[in-house]
Amino acid sequence: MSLVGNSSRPVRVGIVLVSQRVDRHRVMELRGLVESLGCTPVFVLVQRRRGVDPRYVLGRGKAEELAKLVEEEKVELVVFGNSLSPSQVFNLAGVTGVEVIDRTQLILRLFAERAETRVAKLQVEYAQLRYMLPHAREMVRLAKREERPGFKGLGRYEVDKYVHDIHRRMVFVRRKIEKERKTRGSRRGRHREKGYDLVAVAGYTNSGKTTLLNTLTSSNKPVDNAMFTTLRPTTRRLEIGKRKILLTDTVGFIDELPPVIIEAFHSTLEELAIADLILLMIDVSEPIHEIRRKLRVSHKILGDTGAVGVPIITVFNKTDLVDSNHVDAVVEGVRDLAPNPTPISAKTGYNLEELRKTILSLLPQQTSLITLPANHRETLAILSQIYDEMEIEEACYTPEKINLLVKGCPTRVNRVEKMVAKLNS
Ligand SMILES: Nc1nc2c(ncn2[C@@H]2O[C@H](COP(=O)(O)OP(=O)(O)OP(=O)(O)O)[C@@H](O)[C@H]2O)c(=O)[nH]1
Ligand SMILES: [Mg+2]
Repeated sequence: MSLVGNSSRPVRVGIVLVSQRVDRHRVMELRGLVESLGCTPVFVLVQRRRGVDPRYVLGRGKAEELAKLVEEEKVELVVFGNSLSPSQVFNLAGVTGVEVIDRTQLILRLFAERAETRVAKLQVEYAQLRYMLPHAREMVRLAKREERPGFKGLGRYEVDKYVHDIHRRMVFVRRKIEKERKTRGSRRGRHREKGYDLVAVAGYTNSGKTTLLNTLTSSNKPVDNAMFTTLRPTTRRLEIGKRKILLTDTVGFIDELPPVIIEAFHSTLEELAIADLILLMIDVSEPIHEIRRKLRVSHKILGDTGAVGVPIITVFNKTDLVDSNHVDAVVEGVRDLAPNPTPISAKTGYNLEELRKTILSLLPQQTSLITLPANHRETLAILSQIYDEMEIEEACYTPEKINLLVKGCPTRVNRVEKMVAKLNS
């Protein structure tokens, strides 16, 4: 069954969570994911219990209650906030009579819906295969036993052939993703050599990353009040002062981003590890405990993707939605988790000048004393390049020499130093 349904009527979804304590944010996040797929959450069933039941995750009585709710509310799909094994999916589908999926599968389907480019589609396919592989044998065994919602179509495969096919396809897809990764890598290398600074916009999904990219670079990338609108990184040029920057928008973060997705989107998330600077976006209009949680999640994912030691600006976005007292309280309350805090509104443009200044102050800088012969025929050209690309801290002109103390992008400063050395040799 397609999650978005084949009629214009949205699919009706029941949400279930089994947890030791009632976890409101988790439920809200599940709702958000379901809504982002264009489905309608109809009910939320939460069971507080220690550990999960091996057969139904829920206790038996609760599973029967779930089945009743599904029938009464005409629900077509049940989403669990817990991870489900294939046999739990199978048992739950049996008792409810509808398809049952877990959070990872829900995120994978949302990604599949959103993937527009060839590479994003391949990455999603890889994540799906990677997710299926450890469960493949059990899924085939169950599919052969009985028809259940969500298990259709698997019965025709023989176990070994099915597993073998998944493997083969994974190798094929991985090779294609690797090829794209190499192309991106060499493109990035060329940009660096040309003296561009690489700045990446990261952060929780729906925090306003694309909106900021659009506002700063006068672009028009799709923005939506839904999760995971952006799956493919987009890069745009941006000039601040004399620095030439490539600003890249990345895929959003979420709590417990499934490892299969981190693995499949490695080449995309790599943009963060190689950046000179990361703008970590956070929605400041949320309650402070949510912001703390999202900052922790974001820092963990940044660490997992290898972006360690890259300077970070914590961009508190959406200030237009709250009063300034709330913004001040948040900035103060999460200071320990938020380097270089900068409140802005990507939508209205509030405080973007301050953000530009902070970006400028945190980009890698090199200072150098350059001495040019005053009367060489190439001096004027180099001088004009220096004035175009660097800040002049001090200048001293004599009839024989020009002494300049310059500051700028290390690649550009090094390039000019080499040109001047050649001139003076
Ligand atoms: N009020 C207000 N809304 C904003 C601001 N910035 C972004 N938004 C809204 O927040 C929603 C998400 O914005 P996006 O730019 O798509 O967020 P994103 O982080 O790129 O989201 P994903 O790509 O889904 O991870 C949209 O509805 C935007 O209009 C802001 O400064 N103020
Ligand atoms: Mg986006």
